[in-house]
Amino acid sequence: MAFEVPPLPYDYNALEPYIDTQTMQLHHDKHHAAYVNNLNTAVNNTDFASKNVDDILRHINDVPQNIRTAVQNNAGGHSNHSMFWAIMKPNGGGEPTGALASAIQQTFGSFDQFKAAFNDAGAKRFGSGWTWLVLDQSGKLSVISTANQDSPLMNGYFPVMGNDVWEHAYYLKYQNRRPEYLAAWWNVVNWDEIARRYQQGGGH
Ligand code: MN3
Repeated sequence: MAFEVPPLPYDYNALEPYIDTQTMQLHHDKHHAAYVNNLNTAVNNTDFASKNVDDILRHINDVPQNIRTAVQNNAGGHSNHSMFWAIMKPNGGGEPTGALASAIQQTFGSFDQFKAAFNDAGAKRFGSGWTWLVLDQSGKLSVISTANQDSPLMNGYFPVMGNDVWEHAYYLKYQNRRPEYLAAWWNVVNWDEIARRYQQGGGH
């Protein structure tokens, strides 16, 4: 069973005006599809073809050296984008509730301070990459950023939520104004799915 792009759980225009329709079409149907196609090519006729993409990333050093870079980039791209579509929704935004809200407050002081740290890590990521809220193995939250399509899973972190700061994620609408995109993105955040991921990653 080859890796596949999951269907978008809402229409291409559902995240307007914060993320434009054409960006969603290209991002999901072309960029994500390219990571999946390249991943399938890299792992063709290996045991990795039937593994879970997140498990591959957790054990990236088990991947043979001749395909490791291709797998790191494209399994990362597949995992990161699969998370990304699911943690957004139309009429999203607002603030988290419950255990996740308490943990954010305890870790960062307030929800606004968390948002500022997350946006700052995204704005300062040089070139292409992601900004993340992650859990470590002791259940502690932090904000990190990664380059390219590197997944937090490769470093023992569980990605609770992440925003894509590659230019392909925002350039058609926001051009060079990445901080403006980062600020607008909070209006489409799906806190129910992020709370589910927080539990899945061992948050309490
Ligand atoms: Mn992307």
